[in-house]
Amino acid sequence: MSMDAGTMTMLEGLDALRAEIEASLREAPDLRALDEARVALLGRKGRVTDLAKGLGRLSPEDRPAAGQAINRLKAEAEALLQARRDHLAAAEMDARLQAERVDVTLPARRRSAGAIHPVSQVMDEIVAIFAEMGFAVAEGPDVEDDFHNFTALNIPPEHPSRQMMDTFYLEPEEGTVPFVLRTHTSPVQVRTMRTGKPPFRVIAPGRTYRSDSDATHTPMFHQCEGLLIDRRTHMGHLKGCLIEFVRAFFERDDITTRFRPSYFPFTEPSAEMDVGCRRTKDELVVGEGSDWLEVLGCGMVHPKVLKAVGLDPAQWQGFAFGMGIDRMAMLKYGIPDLRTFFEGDAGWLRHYGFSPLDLPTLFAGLSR
Ligand code: 2NL
Repeated sequence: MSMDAGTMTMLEGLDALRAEIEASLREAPDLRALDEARVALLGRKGRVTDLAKGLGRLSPEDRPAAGQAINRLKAEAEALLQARRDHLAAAEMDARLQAERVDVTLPARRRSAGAIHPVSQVMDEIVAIFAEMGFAVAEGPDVEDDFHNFTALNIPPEHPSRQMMDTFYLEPEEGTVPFVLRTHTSPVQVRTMRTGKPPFRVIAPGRTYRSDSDATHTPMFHQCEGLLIDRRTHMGHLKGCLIEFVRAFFERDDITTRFRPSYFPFTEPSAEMDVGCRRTKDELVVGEGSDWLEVLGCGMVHPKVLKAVGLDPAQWQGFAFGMGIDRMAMLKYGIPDLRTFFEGDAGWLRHYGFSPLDLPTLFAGLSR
């Protein structure tokens, strides 16, 4: 096939333009630049269109082949354009997904600045356990009179715990018996029994005070006492209740326990409850092992105490118990030094404290 010179020139221009199109489309850095390139090549005044306008100057026999060559170029340019458009759109979407990425596992709220003190946490845990067993929470004043703190509890005037050494006495009014800072939370239960009607099932958590300060005693400390009074209550109820309590509190059903005979003026018989433990080189494992750890004192409420609060011991009996909350917190959460509890050290609290959003419940696990 022979071509005239005009056709030859046009086809050479076409080859050059193809190379130029390939380069310019391949290198377009973004969708805007790509669109500008499209207009410059394929638009009404674009380079390919210009080329097509030259068809009229060719000989009639060359025109169809040249026209087809231009159409092929157009189709190739459209295909390149679409490929580049797809690539740039995908890259743009990737960049947006990276930039707008959200970590859905982050908490909805920031960690709060404060933390729940281990004493408050343990108090809430103990309350949750006994509440589940049907105990109500009772409260009373920190400043008590002699009757509620001592006399009603069968603690005679000459009893050592009454002495100046142990009790904080308030400045007495002329010729009156001085008030005291309560030395235990028992007076709360004395008030409950005097003002309410049996049966009773209460716990009394709160602050208590004794004039004692060394490595294992602070002048203010926390106690939780419990009291159950009914018509046929016996030592078996006491044991069942307290074994269930330590299982829930130390969060292990296989915890070993033992009851040892003891003495308190306000219970008869009296006992101390131990849980099994093992002391390793730098750790205390609670719940198993050949050693024992005392966790609480307990007993059957003394008939004299029942009489003092106006209950007939022939009709009503019950058990009572008491435990130190600070000590329970040390045992459960491995806090080695009691005195650090009351230093108000923010770093200590961040370390040993609990989230205010995680309330202790038996079904969610007391502590997480
Ligand atoms: C302990 C021992 C105990 C009680 C507290 C109590 C209360 C009333 C009547 C009888 Cl109203 N008893 N409380 C009984 C036995 C032991 O506490 O070691 N506390 C830290």
